Amino acid sequence: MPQKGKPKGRRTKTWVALAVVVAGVVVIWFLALLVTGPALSLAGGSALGKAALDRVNELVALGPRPVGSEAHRKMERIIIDQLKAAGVSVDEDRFTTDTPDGPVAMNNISGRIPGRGGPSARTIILATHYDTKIETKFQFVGANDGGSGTGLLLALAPLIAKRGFVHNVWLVFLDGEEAFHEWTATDSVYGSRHLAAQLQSNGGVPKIGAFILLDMIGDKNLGILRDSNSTPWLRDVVWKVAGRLGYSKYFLSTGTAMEDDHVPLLQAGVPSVDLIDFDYGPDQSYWHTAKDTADKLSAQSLGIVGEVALETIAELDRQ
Ligand code: 1BN
Ligand code: ZN
Repeated sequence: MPQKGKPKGRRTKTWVALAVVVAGVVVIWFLALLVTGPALSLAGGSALGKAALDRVNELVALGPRPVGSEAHRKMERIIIDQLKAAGVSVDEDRFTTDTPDGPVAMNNISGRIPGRGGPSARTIILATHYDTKIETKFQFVGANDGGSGTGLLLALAPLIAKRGFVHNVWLVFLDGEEAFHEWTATDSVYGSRHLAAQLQSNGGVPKIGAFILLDMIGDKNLGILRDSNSTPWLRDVVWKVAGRLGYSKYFLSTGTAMEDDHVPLLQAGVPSVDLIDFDYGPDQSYWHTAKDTADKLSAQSLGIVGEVALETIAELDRQ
């Protein structure tokens, strides 16, 4: 039977032309990747972000988690169990500290992931606080403030453990960031003041290459402010990485001087940066209120900050 349509020779030519076009597109795409860097991603690390949001939901389901509460104890267990399940070794640093309400027991939890750099390699700390602010007048579950950084660090743990950076990485869950009453130098950042004092007393400060703080990083409307207290060169590395990933619009060019868990580390001489979105709801109306709930967060925001954190460690590995 004679075939209908184009003769065989012309069909072959069409296929060859198509193959040349596809190969050309692939080559152009590859060259574009070489020029723009390997990780031009606009997806917001979607699997990472979803995993982080799942963990935030799990924490928020415990209810308010202020220092000393039963929910706080349950959360400590969750953090430790999830780090161990990710193959990460865990250090608990329990301490008792003076507060306006008298001595209070706290616990800084560290997941420690050795790098490929050997004994002389320095350590990058990714940190967050996991306590929520004490509130008696309303239900404060701190989905963003306390929950978001904790959820993201837990989601990052298996990725960092598998990836094998040159630097050692510590995932540090700081206790007692929130003031018991009014935020002052002595009533706030208990966990990070303790960590800084420990590093100073055991000679650990020079071994820390960078301290990267994640606080309130889950807002659907993400805008990480450019904190002027942070170490300029480290902040520049983070902002450069964010730009390379296509996330410049989420990493703002303006910001104020933030008081947060990075300040004691800065004072101890550790290069430190605070990644914080301090514009939460209309007129900041979700911050430290009953409105700080998980519906205000997005997996995309968590994924973006997680990707930037991972790529910042990779960038520090290359320096
Ligand atoms: C961040 C989240 N902070 C407290 N909860 C730190 C802070 C303290 C931010 C005072 C602004 C003012
Ligand atoms: Zn707070």
